[in-house]
Amino acid sequence: MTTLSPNVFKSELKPIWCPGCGDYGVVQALYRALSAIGRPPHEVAFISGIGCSSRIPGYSTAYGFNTVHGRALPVAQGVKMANPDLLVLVAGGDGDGFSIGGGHVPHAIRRNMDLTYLVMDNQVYGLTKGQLSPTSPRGLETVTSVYGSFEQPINPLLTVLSAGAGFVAQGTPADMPGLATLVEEAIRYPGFAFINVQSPCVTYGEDDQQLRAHKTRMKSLDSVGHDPSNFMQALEKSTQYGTELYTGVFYRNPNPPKSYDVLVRERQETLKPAAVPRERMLDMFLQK
Ligand SMILES: Cc1ncc(C[n+]2csc(CCOP(=O)(O)OP(=O)(O)O)c2C)c(N)n1
Ligand code: SF4
Repeated sequence: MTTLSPNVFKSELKPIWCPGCGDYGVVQALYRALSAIGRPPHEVAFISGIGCSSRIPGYSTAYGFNTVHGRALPVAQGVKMANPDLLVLVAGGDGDGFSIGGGHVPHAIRRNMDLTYLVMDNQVYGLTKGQLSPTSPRGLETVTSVYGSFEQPINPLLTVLSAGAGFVAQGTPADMPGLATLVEEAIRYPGFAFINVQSPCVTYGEDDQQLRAHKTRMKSLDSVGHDPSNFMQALEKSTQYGTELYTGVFYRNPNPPKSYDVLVRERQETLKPAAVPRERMLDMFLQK
């Protein structure tokens, strides 16, 4: 297998995130994971929505599309169908993925294309200056919840598990090498893979959501004897989102079903013998 330096994936664009933002560690983990996978940048595409975290495509030499707020998954699925040979990575924030884009998540999961989706969960809207997000904890004081939020946060892990995702993990840039390994595993999973990345917002985030706090709070699922092939155990562990900071793989389907892109290819092969030759396509419309 070819080995590529992580720097091959690094573009010349200098990130403009706030100094200390967790997203710096996430992009490093992505370069490292892609280097381990060994596919060159022209075989990789980053698709994102809108937000601080969605800037990621610009920082890579791979193909990239910084799309529309909440629309990363539909565009990524279109890209994958147009060119199933591409390795497609999807990135965005918790707002992008679970507020405005929330309706797309269960459908992308049940369709099960071979995509890797990273949500940089900082529990606020960073780009628009710190409003309440769907993963903000109850009581959080923000510019849109000045007396503290009354809302029950979404649990991203439980949401994707219950929708049927075959690979579900969580990491933090406080353990960048560990996060890189998770991204690599997610890419290797043959179907829809989701990673919740607890990526601190140093400007609007809470103290217990910063890198230093993560270093003391994080607990690997391996260290508590978690079995990632056990769906019920994965559900139980994921209910502790917001209390425990578990890192590692919550669930990896031991018998992954064929992904949508594989099924489409198979169908195309089956239909090929009876297909109208390309040069006779127009005749179908001209015949009475
Ligand atoms: C249709 C639409 N609605 C609202 C916005 C404004 N907007 C841009 S980014 C964003 C939220 C960003 O938060 P998140 O997705 O969590 O990413 P972060 O910036 O925290 O990484 C919002 C509300 C927009 N660009 N487009
Ligand atoms: S506002 Fe928050 S999420 Fe956005 S770049 Fe700054 S630290 Fe990162």
